[in-house]
Amino acid sequence: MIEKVFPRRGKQIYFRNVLQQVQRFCSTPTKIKIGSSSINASDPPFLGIQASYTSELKFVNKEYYDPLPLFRILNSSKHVRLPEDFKLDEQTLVRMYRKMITLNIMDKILYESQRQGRISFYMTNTGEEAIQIGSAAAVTLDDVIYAQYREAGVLLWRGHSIVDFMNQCYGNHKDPSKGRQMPVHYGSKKLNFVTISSPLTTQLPQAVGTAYAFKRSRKGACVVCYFGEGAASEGDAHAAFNFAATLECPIIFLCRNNGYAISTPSLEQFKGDGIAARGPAYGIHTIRVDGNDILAMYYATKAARELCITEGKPVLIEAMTYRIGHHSTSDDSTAYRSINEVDQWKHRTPIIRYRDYLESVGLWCEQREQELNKSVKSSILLAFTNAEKEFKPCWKELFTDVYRTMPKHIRKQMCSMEDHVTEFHKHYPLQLFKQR
Ligand SMILES: Cc1ncc(C[n+]2csc(CCOP(=O)(O)OP(=O)(O)O)c2C)c(N)n1
Ligand SMILES: [Mg+2]
Repeated sequence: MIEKVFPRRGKQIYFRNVLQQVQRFCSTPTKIKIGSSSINASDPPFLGIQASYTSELKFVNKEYYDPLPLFRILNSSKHVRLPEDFKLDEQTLVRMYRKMITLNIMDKILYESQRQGRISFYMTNTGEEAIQIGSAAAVTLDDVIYAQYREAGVLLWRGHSIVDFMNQCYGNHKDPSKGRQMPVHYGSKKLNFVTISSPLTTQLPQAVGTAYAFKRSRKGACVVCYFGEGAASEGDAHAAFNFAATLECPIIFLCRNNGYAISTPSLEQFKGDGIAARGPAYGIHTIRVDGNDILAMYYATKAARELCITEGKPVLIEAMTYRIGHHSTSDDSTAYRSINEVDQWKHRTPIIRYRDYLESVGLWCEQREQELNKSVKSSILLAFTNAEKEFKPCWKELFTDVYRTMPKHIRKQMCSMEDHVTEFHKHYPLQLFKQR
């Protein structure tokens, strides 16, 4: 299977390129001159390196290799042939589209609600729906997800309800994190989705740790770890790649390369051939995918999972996309990129491309589109209005859950806050908070 789906087009092309470069590089492999001495190729091998000798003194850089190709299925022609393995049934194909639309509408409503001052913060997923839904559909609920913050679609696919999303964004008493996290920092124990951390890249070494535990317990599941190309600049990313490769852990590193880390374009973030080029350098099976093509994302992730589990090794997927929205509601991207640049992508969104495909095979039409839009909008608006009416968590929750038994110094702080709140209760909207 693996050989059929992506390595033929990704890994094999890549290794063929590398082989050609190496053959060019190693034109005279028998002897090398260093000053007046020469070393025979029959010298003992260097540990961990399998290289031939050359007399050519030459430095290499990215210009020496062809850039890694992009794996794509949904091209502009209407005649798309799906790979034979991992057949996708019609129901799943349509469900994938429905989830993309739900995510997109939820983003619009929550973004607007932040603008109206009803929630404190929000981050949209616009333009990146294919990466999230395509990859999520390719793994199982036993696989553990570590995400960054722009992966709400993964959680949506796994069954997180709209009500749960709204309760978290409103930080009300039904939010499992009890209002102690910023909006969009979701988590779900039931759905094997580890709660998002704001500090970038912390999830990568943690995810490798979980994958290592899976390997030791022979669980037959893998870990999927999502991160942005900006997060890949943190030292933690390099440590995680190397640990996963050397310890042979079943983990899919899924990089969403959307061109920006807030206002820093990726051109200023790295000088090599993107994030994918780093994979083979660490000894990790790697593929670069058109992240705006949901079918390419599905098949690449499915094959990556297979590889992870059968070979017990990590895989790196670099999914190329474009962040159509601002970084977050605290950002105004018109300050650092042109409207023309954004417009180019608005006309070729993953949703438009996938809808074209579904219509071409008779699985979708305008009427279904309108019905879906209407029903999704009304269920989100209902959940949103209800979440807004719920009590905030009891303020005492601020002090709980870190320790099993509350230590003395924390109890002291809680008591002094209680005195303060009792004395100045007129200045606080206590009626909005749950009483214990
Ligand atoms: C350790 C750390 N440094 C900086 C930040 C501030 N910060 C938050 S998001 C972000 C950009 C991340 O970009 P990328 O990983 O490409 O993800 P994207 O937002 O594009 O999805 C930065 C610098 C942070 N949260 N944590
Ligand atoms: Mg980015």
